[in-house]
Amino acid sequence: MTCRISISRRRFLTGSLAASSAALLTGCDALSRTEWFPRMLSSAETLNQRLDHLITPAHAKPREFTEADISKHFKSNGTHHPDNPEYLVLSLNNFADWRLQVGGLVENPVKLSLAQIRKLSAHTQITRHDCVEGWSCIGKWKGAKLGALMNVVRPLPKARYIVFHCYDSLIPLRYGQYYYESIPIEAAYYPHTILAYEMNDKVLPIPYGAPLRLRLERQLGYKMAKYLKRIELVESYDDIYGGNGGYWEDRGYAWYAGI
Ligand SMILES: Nc1nc2c(c(=O)[nH]1)N[C@H]1C(S)=C(S)[C@@H](COP(=O)(O)O)O[C@H]1N2
Ligand SMILES: [Mo]
Repeated sequence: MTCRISISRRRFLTGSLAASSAALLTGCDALSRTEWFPRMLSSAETLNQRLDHLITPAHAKPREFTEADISKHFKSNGTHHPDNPEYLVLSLNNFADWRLQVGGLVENPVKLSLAQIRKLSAHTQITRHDCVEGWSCIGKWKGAKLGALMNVVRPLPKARYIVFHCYDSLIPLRYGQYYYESIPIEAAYYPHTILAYEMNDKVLPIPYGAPLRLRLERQLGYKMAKYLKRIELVESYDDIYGGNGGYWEDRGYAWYAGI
């Protein structure tokens, strides 16, 4: 099966929201600079979030597919190869020196190598990735359960969100704004929320986020941060970059982004 355009339930429910998001991606970013447009997106989002929770709670299992359904070609989107010199050096050595820093509001901050992450309780799933741009691909993902990592770092009671900081940026790195995302802490404990290091039974390739990327199967593609560098537990994401909880969210996209 190759990737195909499909209308998800979410898009069916909030067609206008998705259409406006798609318009943003195709270059109508003048809209995102107006004051009313991002606000309109977030009010539609609140409604969408409520509808989503009524129909399928976020912790429900994502739909799973078979090996035969796996897309022959999985689209790589956004960054395909970070041009960050620090990342390039790490990649030349097959990420042997890469460490995932996990800190913020935790009892036990850690720096973990890939070998250590591979020892955490793992989960494998064949799922469909839906991008807000309107394409979908099916892939097989294996990774450490984010909940298992949380059990290692032990979040403090004040921690409400998990922020993912990445090596890449979609604007020149000199502006100092890297790709980032955030999720509610509860989402870490769904068994299908994983830090993937394998895709289709192979070591995760660079175009798909090597050495480690988030898979959050009930959410749109942009939530699934690739090229992870650091994970931070916070009480609020108000003070991080634009204060909306993600690179695309700072440009008008919905934070929850459920499908
Ligand atoms: N670090 C980082 N993560 C990212 C992006 C990106 O550009 N940089 N793009 C997002 C978007 S919009 C999508 S659809 C998916 C694409 O994942 P893929 O390249 O594996 O298809 O990654 C998401 N995570
Ligand atoms: Mo996307």
